[in-house]
Amino acid sequence: MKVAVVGATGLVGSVMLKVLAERNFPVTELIPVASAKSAGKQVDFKGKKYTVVTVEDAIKMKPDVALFSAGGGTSLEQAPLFAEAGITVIDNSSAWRMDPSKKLVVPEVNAHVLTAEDKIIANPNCSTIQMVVVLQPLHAKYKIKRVVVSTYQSVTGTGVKAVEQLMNERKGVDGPMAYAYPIDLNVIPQIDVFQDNGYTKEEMKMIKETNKIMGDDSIRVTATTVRIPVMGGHSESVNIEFENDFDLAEVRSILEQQEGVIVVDDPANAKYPMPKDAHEKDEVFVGRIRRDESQDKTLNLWVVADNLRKGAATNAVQIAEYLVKQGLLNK
Ligand code: 11C
Repeated sequence: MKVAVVGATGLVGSVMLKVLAERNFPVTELIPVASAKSAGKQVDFKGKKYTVVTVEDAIKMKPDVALFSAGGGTSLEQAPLFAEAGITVIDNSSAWRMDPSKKLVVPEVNAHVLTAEDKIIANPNCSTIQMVVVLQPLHAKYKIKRVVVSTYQSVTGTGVKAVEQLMNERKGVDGPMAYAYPIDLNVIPQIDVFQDNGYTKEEMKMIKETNKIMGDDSIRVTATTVRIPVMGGHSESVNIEFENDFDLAEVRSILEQQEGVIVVDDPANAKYPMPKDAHEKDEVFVGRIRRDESQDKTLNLWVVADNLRKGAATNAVQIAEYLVKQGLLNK
């Protein structure tokens, strides 16, 4: 496969290169793509150097698939150029996610919706991805009525500038601010901009994307998304109310069998998922599995994943793997 990575020099783009290499995606030719400003730079892939090219040059090179992580504006403008040339785009931005004509895919949940006609496929928001991987098998068994989620999100979700802000604050040196407030020794209950209903855009993504991926608008979701001074991944406290009652041992066993999920839940030995352990892992980790004793048929969970991996790069590569396996490219 000829694989283009658009935004190859960015934070998610560089993780995409790592994940493609680690998972041995069948890359016959890598085409790293970035803005004209970065064209000519070199990136490493499997021990070889590749020169970054512009979008125009990349399209001429006719890749089989293009993984996009270059921001919503770039994606709106450039993904259609690839699609019109018959190249399947897997886009990590929010640009196409809620477009009714585009599929929003987490392979463990809804890969089956994909067809050869899908030329622009949307990769969901990181905090949504790790939650739906856990919700899906529980919904299939007990039918979810309502989800209440609170997040504890890594600064890597904002980008390089936020990582630098945290590190500068930790060292006590001045530098550019990614957030309106200090992030070290602080917690910021705002991710992205506020909407008219008082929720942030990140919170509304978690609500709308969950319904779309799970293909069920009857699931009610409410979210509070929070930035914390952490690097390795996003954590989520998830409260789930079901239509039908559950057995806790069965819930554990369902989650243990879910593809892409690792249960870490041993309170007696203080074992539970933490971002420092999820860092650079492709799986979603779940623990603190317990009954909500304040309400019938309701469960509490703690879900952690590396937001740059399963929350972004890994999920995109898994979509590409599915397309290859099902023979859905170049049709
Ligand atoms: C964050 N979830 O952690 C955001 C980053 O829609 O792909 C990803 C934004 C997106 O800040």
